[in-house]
Amino acid sequence: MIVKVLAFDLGASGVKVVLAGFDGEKMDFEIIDRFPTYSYEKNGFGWWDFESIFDRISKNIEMCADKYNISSIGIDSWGVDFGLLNEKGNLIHDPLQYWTMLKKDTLIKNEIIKNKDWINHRIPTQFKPFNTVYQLILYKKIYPELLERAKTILSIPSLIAQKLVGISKYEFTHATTTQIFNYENGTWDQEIIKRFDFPDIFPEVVSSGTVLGQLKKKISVVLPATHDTASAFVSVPSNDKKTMIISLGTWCLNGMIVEKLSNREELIKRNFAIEGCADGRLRVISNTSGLWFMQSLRKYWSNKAKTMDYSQMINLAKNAKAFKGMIDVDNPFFQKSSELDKAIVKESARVTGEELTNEGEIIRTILEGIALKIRYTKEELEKIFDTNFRKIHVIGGGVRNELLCQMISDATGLPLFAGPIEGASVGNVIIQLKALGYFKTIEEGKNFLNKSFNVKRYLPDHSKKWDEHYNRFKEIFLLKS
Ligand code: LFR
Repeated sequence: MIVKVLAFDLGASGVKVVLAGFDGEKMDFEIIDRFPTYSYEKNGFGWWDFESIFDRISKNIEMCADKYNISSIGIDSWGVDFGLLNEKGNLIHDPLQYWTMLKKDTLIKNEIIKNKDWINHRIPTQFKPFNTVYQLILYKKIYPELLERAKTILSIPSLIAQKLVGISKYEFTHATTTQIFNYENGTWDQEIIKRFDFPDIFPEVVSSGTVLGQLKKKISVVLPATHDTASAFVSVPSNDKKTMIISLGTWCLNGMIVEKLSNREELIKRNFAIEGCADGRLRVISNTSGLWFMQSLRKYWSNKAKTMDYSQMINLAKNAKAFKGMIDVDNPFFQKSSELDKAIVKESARVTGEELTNEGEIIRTILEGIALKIRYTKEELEKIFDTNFRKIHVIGGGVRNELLCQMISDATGLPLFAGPIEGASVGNVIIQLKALGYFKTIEEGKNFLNKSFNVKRYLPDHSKKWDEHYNRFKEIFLLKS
C-alpha cells in the first residue's frame, strides 16, 4: 500500500505544494502546485494576504482529498512572522512581512538600542530587527489597537492549521524564531513579556510532529517542523557531528546541530542564530544572505529589458574573472539599496580600488562572497565547539547552483554533498510520516533518503588563491569586530 501525504512549503517568494508517496521502501515527490506568496503594500508596510494564501491551500487539500486519498497534510514556512487572533479565533489583521522590518527598523531605533543586548542575553540568538519580539515592539508603537484586541498569537503555519481545525498551538521550531520563547527551559519568557508589556497572547507550544486535528475523510492536520529551516535540516541524511549543514536558498543558513550550547558569550558576540530542530535539539547557524541577490538582480535586470534566467547568470559568472571583486554579502547597505548592481560595484570598488565592469563579474563577486562567509562561519564554529568539520552537506534550491557548490567546497577545502533540492518539503513529509506512525524515529525516516534522492558530490580544488582572497576578506571585514 502506498501512503500519500501533502506538504505545503511556504517561502518568501512562493509556495510549493508537494504530493508525496511512501511505499515502505522509498518516497516519491511531485510538485503539484506553485503559487506566489500573495502580499500587498499598505501604509508603507508589506503585508501577507492571508485569505488568498489560505484559499489556494484549501483548494489543494480538497482536490487531493478527492483524487489521491491523502492521509495527512503539513505546513512549514519561513520563521518569525505571525498573525493575531481575536477571542472568536478570527484573524484581526493580515500578518506583517518580516522584511518590511529591514526598512522600517528606524521606527523602533531607540527601543532596539536600549534593549538589544538585554534580549540577546535572555535568549541568545541572532539579532535581526525582524525577529518576532521586535515586530511586536513595533506593533505596540504603531498599531497598539491591534495588540489590544488580540487574544492569541500564532505563526503562519499554525494560523493555517488553526483555520482548518480550530485549535491554536505554536510549534517548537517556529517558537524558537520569535526570541520570546526560551528554548532552554521550554517556556515563553515572562521577563521579556513583562518588560515590553506584551499582552497575554502566547499559546501552548507543542513539539514537531503533533497531530492537531482531523479534516473530513480522516485527513490528519500535522504540525511538522513548521519552521522551514528546521524542516530542511531533517532532509540531511547524515547526522554526524562533523558535518556542516547549509540550507541554501534565499538565505544561506549555515551551521551545525548541537546537543547543548557552549560558550554563550561568544555565540552572542558572533551573532549566531540558535534555533530549534525537529527532534528538540538546537541548531547553531549563521544567517547569511544567499540567493536573494540573484533573485533581486534578475528582477532588476529584467525590468531594464535585459531578460536573463538563472543558468545564463551562472554562465556569465563562470566565465568572469575570479577574485576581482570583494563584498561582505551581509552588509545591510545592499538590502536597503534600490539599485543593487550599482551598490555592489560601488562597494567592491571601495574595497579593491577596481570597478567590476559587467554582469558576470558582479554575480561572481556575490557567489565568492557567499563562499567566503561560509568559510568564516566554519572556522568560528570549529573554534567555539572545538571540532573539525569533515564534510559539508547542502540542501535547498541552491543545490542547483553548481558553481556556488564548487566554490564553497574550494573555499573551505571540504568535500561537499548536495541534495535534496526540496529540502524543506522532504523534511515536512518525513515528520508527517512519523506522526502517522510509519517511522518510530526521525532517524528511521532518514534511512530512506538515500534511496529516494540524488545527492551530488563535489571535491575541493583548494587553491592558494582562495586562501589569499579569504585572508584579505577577513582583514577587511571581519577582524575589526
Ligand atoms: C528562511 C528563514 C530563516 C529566517 C528567515 C526569516 O526561510 O526561515 O531561517 O531567518 O527565513 O524568518
